[in-house]
Amino acid sequence: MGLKEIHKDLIDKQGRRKYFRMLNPELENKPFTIKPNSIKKKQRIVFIVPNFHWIDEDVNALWDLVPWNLCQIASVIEDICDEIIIIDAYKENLSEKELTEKIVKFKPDIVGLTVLMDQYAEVTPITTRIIKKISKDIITVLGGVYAMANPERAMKDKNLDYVIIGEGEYVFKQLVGFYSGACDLPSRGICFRKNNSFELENRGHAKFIKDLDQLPKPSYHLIDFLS
Ligand code: B12
Repeated sequence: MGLKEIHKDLIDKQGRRKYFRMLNPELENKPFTIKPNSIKKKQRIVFIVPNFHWIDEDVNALWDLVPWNLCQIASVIEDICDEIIIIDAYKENLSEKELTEKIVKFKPDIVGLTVLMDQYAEVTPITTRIIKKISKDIITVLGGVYAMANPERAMKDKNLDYVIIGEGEYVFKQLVGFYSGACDLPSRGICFRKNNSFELENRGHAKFIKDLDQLPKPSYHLIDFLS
């Protein structure tokens, strides 16, 4: 079967991908900002790369994954947060107990997880269970390709509070701003449960950031990848 035949249901009459139209693509023209004096309580944030070895000992898991996406997101919220750390449970090959100890010690308000692809989906509920066992009050957020490709599937994990759909920089900043008492929830780019019910509210794909040059440089000082 030719490629055109395989793709026929994915492409519209003008030859464009139907999927892209479904994202309702729009450009974000200016950075999302929060006035420091509007913040009522500064948040403590832990970003986590889950330990993929908990689910996959196959050769694919030998890739070195630098969590630069988390450094990138951290860079836009450093000015509005109390403290931010990145725990790379994959690189450090942490046990569930070791990860628990690190989270307990830091006392986060919000934990942001990244899972690059579907291949690692199963590690998410293991990690969110660890977090919610420490405290039900910690807000859990998941971003990355696995989450955005199918947010409803990711949200089947009852210990997950939010999925970020699309580029996370401004969406996460607004989510942190919401829990800091400074603004509303983002109007796009999140999926969550309505009023503690089982019903999901999917606000669709985030706007695409038009000018990436306006983003600050990634917060590489939060990781020590070469050690
Ligand atoms: C670079 C890359 C790799 C690199 C990874 C290097 C690295 N340091 O991460 C390497 C070469 C290792 C790689 C390998 C593979 N890859 Co790859 N890879 C990519 C690629 C091209 C870009 C990923 C990336 O870095 N994007 C840029 C960063 C900044 O974006 P991001 O991580 O998505 O983060 C943004 C948002 O998602 C969100 N976000 C992410 N995390 C979080 C967390 C929080 C808390 C928040 C708020 C937001 C948030 O905000 C971020 C900033 O905007 C994607 C394609 C794509 N367009 O995404 C494929 C892709 C992820 N890979 C894919 C695949 C299949 C693989 C392999 C399995 C291939 C193979 N058969 O071996 C292997 C698996 C390796 C492994 N074991 O992990 C698929 C996954 C498909 C799926 N649905 O799961 C993709 C989508 C390509 C494709 N279209 O098929 N890959």
